[in-house]
Amino acid sequence: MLEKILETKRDEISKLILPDQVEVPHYSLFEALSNPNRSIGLIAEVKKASPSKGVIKEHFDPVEIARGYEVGGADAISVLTDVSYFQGHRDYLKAIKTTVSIPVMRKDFIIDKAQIDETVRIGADAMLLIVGTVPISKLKDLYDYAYSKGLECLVEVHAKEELVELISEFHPKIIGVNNRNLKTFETSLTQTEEMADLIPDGSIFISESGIHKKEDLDRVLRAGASAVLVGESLMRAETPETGIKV
Ligand code: IGP
Repeated sequence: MLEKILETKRDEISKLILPDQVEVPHYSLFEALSNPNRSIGLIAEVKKASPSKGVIKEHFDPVEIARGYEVGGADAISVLTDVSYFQGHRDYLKAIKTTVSIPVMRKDFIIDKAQIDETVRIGADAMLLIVGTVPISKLKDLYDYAYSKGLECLVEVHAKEELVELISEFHPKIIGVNNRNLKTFETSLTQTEEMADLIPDGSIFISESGIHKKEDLDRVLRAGASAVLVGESLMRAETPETGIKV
């Protein structure tokens, strides 16, 4: 699946037309997740559909959902912008950025500097980089390029070997462990538990995917995560606010 997505991305990049630059205030994801008064930080995700679950929410108003997340107390928002597999759109992020006053992260498969330029233009505060989508030296180049443009990066790993390889190259300020294997879509919170000890001191440690109930939250918190990234279970809640309260 991941290979197929990356193939689509390469095709999109070859046709990419950069949008106009939007002027919006910026908020730091790192700072938002470093709040000492919170037992655990929350990045709430705006996600209409996914390859593994199909359409998650039929009546989908991205701005309304993001507003609800902010009111509900989320520390930051993640927005899927991939069109082909997640039914997202870069315009959703742009619209959300003009509405909320918390950091907004672009969730996509970013493998080229042109996509970073695009991410800056739509006003994002942060973006995702996934270990395994490009060689680690290129990932570091993309990371440095993003930060040079004022964009923070959440660097995501799934397997322990990926984390080992990553930290032998550099220490990202924000590291996410995706509990879902992007090749098989299998989700297991043991990924978070097994990797906690390897997260460098000073990096924020985010547990991503497959977090549905209070016990899941307790489990990753116990493992040492300082924040969680939650999509599906919030999207399925009656309202975004009530989803967060659970
Ligand atoms: C959210 P969930 O299981 O709560 O809906 O997961 C988020 O972690 C997931 O959407 C995700 C993702 C990704 C999507 C994590 N890494 C990379 C696309 C690309």
